[in-house]
Amino acid sequence: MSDLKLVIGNKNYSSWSLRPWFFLKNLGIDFEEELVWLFEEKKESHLSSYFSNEKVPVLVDSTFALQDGSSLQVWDTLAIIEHIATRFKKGWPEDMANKAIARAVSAEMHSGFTGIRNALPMNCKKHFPNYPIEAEVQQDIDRIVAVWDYCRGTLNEKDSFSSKGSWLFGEFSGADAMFAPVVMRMIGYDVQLSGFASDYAQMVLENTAMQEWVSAGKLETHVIEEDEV
Ligand SMILES: N[C@@H](CCC(=O)N[C@@H](CS)C(=O)NCC(=O)O)C(=O)O
Repeated sequence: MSDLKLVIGNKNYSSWSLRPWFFLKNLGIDFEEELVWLFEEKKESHLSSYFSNEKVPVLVDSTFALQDGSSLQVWDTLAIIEHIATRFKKGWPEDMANKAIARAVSAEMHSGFTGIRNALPMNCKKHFPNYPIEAEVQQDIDRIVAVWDYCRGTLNEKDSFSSKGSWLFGEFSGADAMFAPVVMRMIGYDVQLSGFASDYAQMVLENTAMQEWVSAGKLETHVIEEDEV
């Protein structure tokens, strides 16, 4: 039994849940998962047993007991990633400057890109060939591609990231976890990519953890109407 439990939503739809799940899996950290079917009758009562804002993901870390005897709960994706990285001393680039940039691009993902997030909801089951991409969404896509190129290209020369791996900062980091659902959106809605962005998206899609998540998502039968386009 693991001392970590990650409470997540439907794998087909829950992009926020995918991020810490993908992070833990790619760091090889053992955890249990509890799946809550989002927007269904029992969801509220179920999630109210956690001190979250009734949203997923929530991480329960039973190595830390609070004053009332309950286990530490961490809600909100970025806070979960930070907690895991702090506790296990891995998950961000080692170099301080690279770590700062990895955090900056992760924070930008966390607080922005509403165009792509609203218009192209993650749906692991679906593929939409030639899906029409609106200008506002294209702006987000262009910025995301620029961010990826910046992480890989600009910094790459300085640190030879390519010798460390194919992730945004060479080795896998929280930045890759934060962008993982974006890759699923780009692939699902047939966004045309080239250069590093195209190779990166393919690598994320083929990642063992991503394949495990997508396979489970495809088996789900629950439908969230508002996430269907
Ligand atoms: N900023 C939060 C967002 C969490 C979030 O919006 N989660 C969605 C699922 S992807 C959710 O729980 N939705 C259910 C609801 O809003 O009732 C985070 O980073 O964790």
